[in-house]
Amino acid sequence: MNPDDIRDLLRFYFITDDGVDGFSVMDQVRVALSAGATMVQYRNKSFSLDAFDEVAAVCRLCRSARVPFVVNDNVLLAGAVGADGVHLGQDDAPPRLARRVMGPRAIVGVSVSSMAELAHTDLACCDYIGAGPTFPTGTKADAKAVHGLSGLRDIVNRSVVPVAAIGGIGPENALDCFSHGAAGVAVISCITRAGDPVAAAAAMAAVCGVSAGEVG
Ligand code: 3NM
Repeated sequence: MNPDDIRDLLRFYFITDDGVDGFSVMDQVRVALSAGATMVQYRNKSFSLDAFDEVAAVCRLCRSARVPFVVNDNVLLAGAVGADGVHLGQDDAPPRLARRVMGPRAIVGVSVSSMAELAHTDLACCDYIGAGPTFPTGTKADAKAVHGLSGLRDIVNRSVVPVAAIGGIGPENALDCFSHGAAGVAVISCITRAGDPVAAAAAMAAVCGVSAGEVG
């Protein structure tokens, strides 16, 4: 995909939370899309086939809002629901294989935590990088070492594809990520675990400079 288009999509990138009680994934995505999220990722580390209907429903919701939808880790699930793309960790399927399965127009993203990982990532098959954790996060149990804003800038400067910062980001520090070169910010808990998720999503949209979305 064209890097300028990807940059726009990364701006306010919402990732679903599989660890929050009383706030369904569909409701999380509705809140994020209504605020103006520019891309949505389905993330469920204990995914079982029982969740297939949920993934398909989130995919349809994003389609109705004309917002791209990607699936974390699982290339075959992404293909099965007709997602727009997939996001891969360093230990998931290689980007080249994901590209072959999903096709040339799919969005393929990869997590990168350090310059060493960046050097080993097949960027030719990726559309973007998720660089994290930029700040400490309580949402990802196996998060790697925090790289901070200077680490984010190093990755941005070396990457030939646009970068979304991830990890511990919210309205209070998103602008710092942009000023250190990130095209966008990927967020979970600043919305899903906020006292008022609707207000938190609106605050994110404001700092990202995006306007409210229409959810069918
Ligand atoms: N990936 P929150 S950090 C899913 O470093 C994920 O690659 C990370 O959640 C990485 O916005 C992270 O709640 C969790 O900190 C992001």
